[in-house]
Formats: sequence, C-alpha cells, structure tokens
Amino acid sequence: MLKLLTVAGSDSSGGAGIQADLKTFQELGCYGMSSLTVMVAMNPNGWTHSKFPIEPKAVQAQMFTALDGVGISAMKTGMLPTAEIITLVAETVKDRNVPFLVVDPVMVCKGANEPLYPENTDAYKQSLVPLATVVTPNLFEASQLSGIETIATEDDMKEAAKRIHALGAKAVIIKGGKGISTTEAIDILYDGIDFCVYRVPKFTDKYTHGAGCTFSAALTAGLAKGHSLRDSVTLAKSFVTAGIEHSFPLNNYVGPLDHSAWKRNSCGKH
Ligand code: PXL
Repeated sequence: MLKLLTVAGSDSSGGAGIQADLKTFQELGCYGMSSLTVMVAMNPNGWTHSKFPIEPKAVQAQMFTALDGVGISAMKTGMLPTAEIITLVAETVKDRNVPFLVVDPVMVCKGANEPLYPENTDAYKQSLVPLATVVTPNLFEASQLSGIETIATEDDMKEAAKRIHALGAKAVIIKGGKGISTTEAIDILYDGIDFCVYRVPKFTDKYTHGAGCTFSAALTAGLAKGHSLRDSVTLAKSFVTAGIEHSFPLNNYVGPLDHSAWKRNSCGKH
C-alpha cells in the first residue's frame, strides 16, 4: 500500500483540508497520514472562519512520525497558517527523502472573506516552492506568487506559470476554474519546457468546496503510483470533476464534493 502524507489544516465542516485529502487518498487506494497545521472553525451564523494554528514544533513532530517513523511515497501541503510553519515544513522536508512534493499554496478559503498575509507569500516563495515537484495555485494564488496582478487570459496564466517555475519549482499547474472562461475549466501545466492545457466543460450550478484540496491530493496519489506528471494531472482533474458533478449542499453556506463519485463515472480506473 502506498503511504502518503498531507501537511494541512482541519476543515471542521469536513469538505476541504485534511479531511478532503484523506478521503481522496483512500478513494485512490493509498494509505493516508497527516500532520495537522491549523484548525479552522466556521461560525454557524454567517460562516465566518476562525483559525487556530498548531504549535510549529507539533507540526514538525507529526511530520517526523510519517517521514522517519513510517516512510512515504509522496507528500502534499495544504493550508499552512503562518510564515514560521511554512519555513519549518520546508526545512523538515529539505534534508529528507521525499520522492514527490505537491505544494498547494492555500492562501484564503473560498467565500471566507479573510485577510491575506504577505509574509506567508514570501515564505512560500523563498522556502517551500523551490522544493516542490509541482505547485498547484489557483488564479488568485498564482497572482500572489508571480506578482502578476491580473491573470485574465491563457497567456497571462502561462506567464505566471513561468515566473513561479523560476522560483525553483520543478513544475507548476495553474487552476483557472474560477476565471478565464465561462464555459470551460482551464488548467495550464508548465514543466519548464512545455505547456499542457487541460480543458473540461465547466459546471455552473454545482458546489466546489474543497475542490482545490481534492485536486492536489489526487495529484499526489497519481505521482506516488508512478504516473507521469501529465497523466497525474489528468487523473486529478477527472477525479475532481466527478466530485464536483456529484457535489451536494451541507447547509446554506457550503457544499462539498462527493469524493466517491469518480467510481460511478467512466474515469474510475486509476
Ligand atoms: O479550501 C481551502 C481550505 C483548505 N484547508 C482548510 C480549509 C479550507 C477552506 O475552508 O478550511 C483547512
């Protein structure tokens, strides 16, 4: 059984974060381990988010359990709440054998109206992004990491991907689901040599809570299984698309993906 590690936050509503990662690992036949970085609680009235970061030393101690106590085939990062934690996670990975590192540079939760922490962006650029096998920013995160204020076209996405690759990441996939096109979800992969553009028809009436976490977790599983980066992106995209197609409302505020939906779609052979 392939063993994977997610270093990410807890979404107490269950749809994103470490919960989405572990469900995705399980669905794709992998054994999931975790290092919790922050607990996110949602206020029942208004769904504003409160974050309770975990002590950095505790984040590192949990990583030691998986990295040194068990051994892993691949790892991903999700929400890392402070610059100190981002830097410590990078330092911990640096002198260990992590075959594949997927960095999902989570900056704000969808719809949570949160402040942005520029020191976190700097820590990502300096410490963690340079170690990544692949970085998976959405358009907003790509804008922060690349310094390109508006990413509105496929050419803008390509330029942003080049700039993020130049920070030292082996590859970058920018998820253009939110903007760029009203009819297609367009993602662009750049490996330092070529671009690969992925397009699927966009759902306009579905829920997407946890889609980014799920995508990067499925990508992590694909790489661990020995698929190429391009094939791992195809796998992750089909897994997430099936999840979005079968998403459902939890309450008036949020609707998560169905992580087992991929089995019911034709893409269910991974
Ligand atoms: O979807 C981004 C995200 C990531 N990680 C955690 C979250 C959220 C959004 O709610 O709570 C822990």
